[in-house]
Amino acid sequence: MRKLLARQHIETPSWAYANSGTRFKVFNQQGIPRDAYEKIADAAQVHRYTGVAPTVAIHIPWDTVDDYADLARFARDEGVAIGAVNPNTFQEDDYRLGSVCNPDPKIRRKAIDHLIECVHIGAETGSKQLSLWFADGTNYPGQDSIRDRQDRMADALAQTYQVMTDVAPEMTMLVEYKFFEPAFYTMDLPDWGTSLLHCLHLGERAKVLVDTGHHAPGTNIEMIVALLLREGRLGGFHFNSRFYADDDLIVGAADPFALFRIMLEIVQAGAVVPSAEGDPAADNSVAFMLDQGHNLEPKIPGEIRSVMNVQEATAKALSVDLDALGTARQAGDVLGANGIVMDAYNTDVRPLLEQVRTDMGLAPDPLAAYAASGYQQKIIEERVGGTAAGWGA
Ligand code: PSV
Ligand code: MN
Ligand code: MN
Repeated sequence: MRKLLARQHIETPSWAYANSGTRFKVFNQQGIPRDAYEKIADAAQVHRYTGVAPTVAIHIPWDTVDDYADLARFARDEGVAIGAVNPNTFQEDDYRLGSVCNPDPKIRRKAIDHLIECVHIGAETGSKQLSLWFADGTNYPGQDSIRDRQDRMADALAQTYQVMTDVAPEMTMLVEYKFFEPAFYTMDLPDWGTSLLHCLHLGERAKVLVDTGHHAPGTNIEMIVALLLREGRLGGFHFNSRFYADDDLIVGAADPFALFRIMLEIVQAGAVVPSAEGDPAADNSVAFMLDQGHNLEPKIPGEIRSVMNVQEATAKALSVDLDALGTARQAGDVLGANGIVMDAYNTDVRPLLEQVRTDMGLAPDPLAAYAASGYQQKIIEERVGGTAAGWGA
């Protein structure tokens, strides 16, 4: 179990290190990165103290640079690598009626060209994932044809998938869904079923991305996870937690039990670490990524805490006695089976994780080690005028 925990890979998002807030106010903190390089430097701190966050997702154009190969080199020098490339087709006036599903073919072309540009960025940076989320949808019945919009979505994804296959065969396409917001009547990718249908038409390198904040309240997310794993189509997660909607709070903060139940499905599918071949298209290769905003709390400690929360949920899930569970299930022992799962959930795995870190040559308490490092004081002194994450500004 300790070996698996040491090899887990949790990706942090560049945007978590930037200023963020809500549509009411973006709060400015001190020491915030001023460009993509400084965001990567901050992400490298999270990896330095946890040992399990070796990649950082980028969002384009929030992380636009002149030379992406240079950005990848910088990341390598900092001890991390570029993770998922996230195109952004939701922040321009042109996209008022949608991006890839827009009724205007010129706007669709612009959006698809941006997706293709991001495939090239992926190839240049050595990224393994193109992570797609679309704000496309409609607000009123009759506003546009639901079916035509699906055709446009299918066409855009197919064009992008083709380029990905030609230019970056190492990459996997992750297709994220969200049940509402910013559109309120229909979202063009509202749920895992719609994402999966598109993926099935595209090919085996297209998989579904589950953002834990993107479901109706009360949704049984582990059920979705189990079904997608069964189909070999769970591409990854955007982990965060929510009390109401897409709150983007620290994963495991609102509902650690739900996170544990999700990780139990991952453990049972043997997907805690990437497949032996490291092929992201392999059936059980799942990318664990964070998608969060730290509006009030400091960013780097917020990400460290998030990584630790995922580790704790994973360690608890790995503590489930699967043999005993199988026996109880076979015997129809409902309470026994549930008891085995709850015993694991109620285990304090923090000493175990301290041991894992010590084995890895790390300090047992990553938050204390970061606080003692002086990095926070250094960036507060050096950086003036940090950027906003990109949304809500
Ligand atoms: C949209 O709510 C989303 O979850 C998508 O993944 C975006 O890329 C991300 O948030 C931006 O924070
Ligand atoms: Mn997301
Ligand atoms: Mn979201």
